Amino acid sequence: MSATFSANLSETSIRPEVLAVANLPPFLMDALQAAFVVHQRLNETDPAAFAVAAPRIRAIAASGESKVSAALIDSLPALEIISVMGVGYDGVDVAAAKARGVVVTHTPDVLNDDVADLAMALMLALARQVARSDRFIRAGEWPNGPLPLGRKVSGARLGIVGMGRIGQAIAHRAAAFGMRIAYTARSAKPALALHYVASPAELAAQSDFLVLITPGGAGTHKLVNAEVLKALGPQGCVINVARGSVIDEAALIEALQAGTIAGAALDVFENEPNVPQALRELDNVVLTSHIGSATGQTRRAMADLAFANLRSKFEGAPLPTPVPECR
Ligand code: 8YV
Repeated sequence: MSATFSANLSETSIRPEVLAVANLPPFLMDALQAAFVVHQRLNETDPAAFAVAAPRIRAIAASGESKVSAALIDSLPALEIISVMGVGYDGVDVAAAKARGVVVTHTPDVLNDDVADLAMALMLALARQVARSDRFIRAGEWPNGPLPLGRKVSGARLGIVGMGRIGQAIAHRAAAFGMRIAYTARSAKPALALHYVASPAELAAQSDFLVLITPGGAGTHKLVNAEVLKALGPQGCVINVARGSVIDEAALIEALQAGTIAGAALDVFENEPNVPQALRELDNVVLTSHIGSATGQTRRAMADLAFANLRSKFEGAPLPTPVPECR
């Protein structure tokens, strides 16, 4: 039996049992461990021990990147809630959860600023060659001549794919840079005084910078494909702070290598934490390690909300932030 299981068994009758399916930050784990009996799936080495605990598990604590499959949900007969510490929950089989009467919660809003800040940071880093210039100096290349010139961001045309809460936060920031902003989304949002375009390809054709901030999942799988990249054109740049699945990574690599587009700044990838060697080798690419919400302040706020959802469930109180499908 694993240490986690043996340490917690004595308390199982009093506190609800929670299965953590991600490497959650210590401030969330501490809160969970104080209130619940926590089983850590990533550390669990003994399947037999898990089989013993499984019938008692009433909650799953997950991150935005976690996969919570129908098979996992089916293996937990007492499951009542899946609490995701993240706004995105595309890894959770929500239909399977709902079919079982299991509610899914997430952590919207508290990360809007951070993700929007990072989108701007990536756009500026790419266009103004911040990372490239840093590499240039460290490699001792400056004395040999200047870097090629970068691209101006202020006043440029920005296309935003996805106009939810974070998309709006990006638009707000971009407006301060005097950018001309257009967007595409499932439907137009007339309340926003922004130009709506029906398709990603059409939007790309009229953008210098195309920022992706749409939910992941089946509905947006490879939404940005070779056709969209072609429409973006040899002067265009793509910035992805959504999910790796939203862009066709192979088509992106091809477009970058062929000069079909000018550059890419990526915080998310198809197969994290593995980033294709081809992307790592390109100079017209800025890479970050899925850090959109990764500040101490925001991750704590997300942890608080993820915890509040679990606590509310077991106190019989209204859930602060169920996902839209479970409202
Ligand atoms: C985090 C995210 O990587 O909110 C999301 O959907 O992808 C990120 O903020 C993650 O969920 C942190 O647990």
